[in-house]
Amino acid sequence: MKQVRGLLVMAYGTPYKEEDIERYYTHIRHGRKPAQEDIDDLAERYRAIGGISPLAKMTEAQANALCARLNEVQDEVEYKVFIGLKHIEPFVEDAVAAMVNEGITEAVSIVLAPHFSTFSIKSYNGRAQEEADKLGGTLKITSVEAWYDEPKFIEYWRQAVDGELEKMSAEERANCCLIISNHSLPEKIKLAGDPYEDQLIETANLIKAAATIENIAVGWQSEGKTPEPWLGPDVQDLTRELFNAHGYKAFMYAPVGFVTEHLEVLYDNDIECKVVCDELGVGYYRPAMPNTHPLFIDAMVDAIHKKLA
Ligand code: FEC
Repeated sequence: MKQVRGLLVMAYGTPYKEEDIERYYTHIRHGRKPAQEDIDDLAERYRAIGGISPLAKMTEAQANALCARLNEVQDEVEYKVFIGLKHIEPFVEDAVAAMVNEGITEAVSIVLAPHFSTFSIKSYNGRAQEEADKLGGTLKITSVEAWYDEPKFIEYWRQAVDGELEKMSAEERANCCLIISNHSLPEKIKLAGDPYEDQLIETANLIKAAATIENIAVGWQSEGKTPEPWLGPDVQDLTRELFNAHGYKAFMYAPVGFVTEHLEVLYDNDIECKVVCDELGVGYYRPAMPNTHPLFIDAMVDAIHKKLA
């Protein structure tokens, strides 16, 4: 019988129903309940995208697709998938405990976010490791740290961008700008030498080298409601600046730090950025997110194999 290797797939998590919003947001705020006004505002954003986010279903679909593909491309071990979420159950710790309870002694972990930051990837992997240690140290976890430059990930976006260009009129295509973005984080991460910003720029450069589009800019989105400075420019401000400077006729948004259509894409791009484009009288375009596209799943398979090699 083949040895079972745990596949720990970690992701942000989302409220499963409207009543979950308060506890979910409180967890994001490290246990401090946000002001009622902020909770209402978040509930309103979920309503605007149809009530709940597709993130939960898609995380499950991505995790299952990744596990199935890992079992298809090798026959040394049998992968078994466990989902661990950052801000709602099943939490990262629940997934680690489930692996230990099943007697699994070896696991590989990957976060459904391509760029490394102390705020994101490091905190997911740190939580998993801490729980494994707490439960006796019988489970050894090998963690993928970042996969922002995986060739098949870049190829996914090249195809997605080129496909979107085909939907434009000839005038738009000749005067269009691609805005490549990630979730903003507090600027203080830079003081600690965090590679997050550089990794986004590198993803953008790799897409630029591969795609046929010439005008590419890098921006940040979805910044939190806290008083400290966050990484910028914000994608909405950037859209206005680029329009004023170059008179572009269309903007295409590739939020490459995310891998699914979810709140931050469906609201922050498809509603907020579109409002700006409508105001400026220019076209709004946003390619489909990777979801379970085979190129994307294979990019994660490659990242896992490289880490284990
Ligand atoms: O579809 C959904 O329901 C959930 C989508 C969702 C994803 C996501 C990804 C990331 N976040 C990251 C950092 C922060 C920081 C704060 C913060 C706040 C929120 C709030 C919601 C939310 N995030 Fe998120 N994030 C998603 C959703 N995030 C909702 C709370 C309301 C708001 O501020 O908009 C600020 C915390 C604070 O308030 O102090 C920091 C990072 C990622 C990408 C990596 C990853 O997926 O883990 C980084 C998806």
